Amino acid sequence: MKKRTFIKIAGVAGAGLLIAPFAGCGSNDSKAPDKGASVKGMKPRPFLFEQEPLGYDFSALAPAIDAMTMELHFGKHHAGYVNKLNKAIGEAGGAYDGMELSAMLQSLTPDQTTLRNNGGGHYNHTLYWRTLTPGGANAPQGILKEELIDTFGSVEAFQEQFMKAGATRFGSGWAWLIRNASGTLEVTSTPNQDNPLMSGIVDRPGIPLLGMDVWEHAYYLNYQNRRKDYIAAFMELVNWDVVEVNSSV
Ligand code: MN3
Repeated sequence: MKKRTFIKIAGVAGAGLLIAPFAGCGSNDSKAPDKGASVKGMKPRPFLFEQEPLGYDFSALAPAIDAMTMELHFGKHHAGYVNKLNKAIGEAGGAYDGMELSAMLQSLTPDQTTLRNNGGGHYNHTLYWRTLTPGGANAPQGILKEELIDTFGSVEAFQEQFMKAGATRFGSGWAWLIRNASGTLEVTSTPNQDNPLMSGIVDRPGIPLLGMDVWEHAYYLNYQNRRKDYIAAFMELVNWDVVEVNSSV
C-alpha cells in the first residue's frame, strides 16, 4: 500500500479503527483484492477493523461454496464479529487505539473472551476471503512449494495433513498452515475463533498463512454433515499466490 493511501485510510478510520500491516495480500491500493490476478511481488496489506470488499461475487465460488452460504457467512457472521469487535474496542477506554489487529490478538489472554472471539473472528474471515479464488486453485510454486516439500515431504502430504486437521477439529474451529516461532511451516488447528497469533492462548502459535473455516456455518447449507466434502472443495479454491505472499513475512 502506498504510504499516502495508508495515511488517508488511517484518517478516515480514526483512532482505534486502524489495524496492522500484516499478512495478506492483494492489490497495491486500498481497493478490493485482485480478482484472480497474480499477486506475486505484492506486499502484505493491513487488516482494518472493518470488512474489506469481498473482491468477488457471492456466487463466484459456486458450486463449491454456494451463494447463500457466502452471503450469510460474509454479510451476517463475519459482519457480526466486526460489529462486536468494534463495540468491545469502544468500551476498552482507549486501550486499543491505534493498535494493529495482529498486535491486539498477540496481546490477548484467555479471559478476554469478547476480543478473543470477535477479534479472531474478524481476522480469520478476512484471511479466508482473501485466500479463496473464483478461478480455482493453482499449485504452490517457488520457495513456498520447496518449503512445503522440505517440511511435509510433498505438497500432497501437506494437503493430507491440513485436510485431516480440519476434519478432526471437534466442533467449531479452524485448520491452519502457519509459520511458527522457529520460522518453520506447521499445520495446526484451533477451536472457535482462536487464531495462531494469540500466543498467550493457543498451544502452537505462529503467523497464519492459510486458514480453513470448519464451522458448520461455512458449509452446512450445501454439505450438511459432510465436512470432508466441503474440505475437498475448499482445497480446490485456494489461491496459492496469496498464501505465498502471506508466507513471505
Ligand atoms: Mn466462519
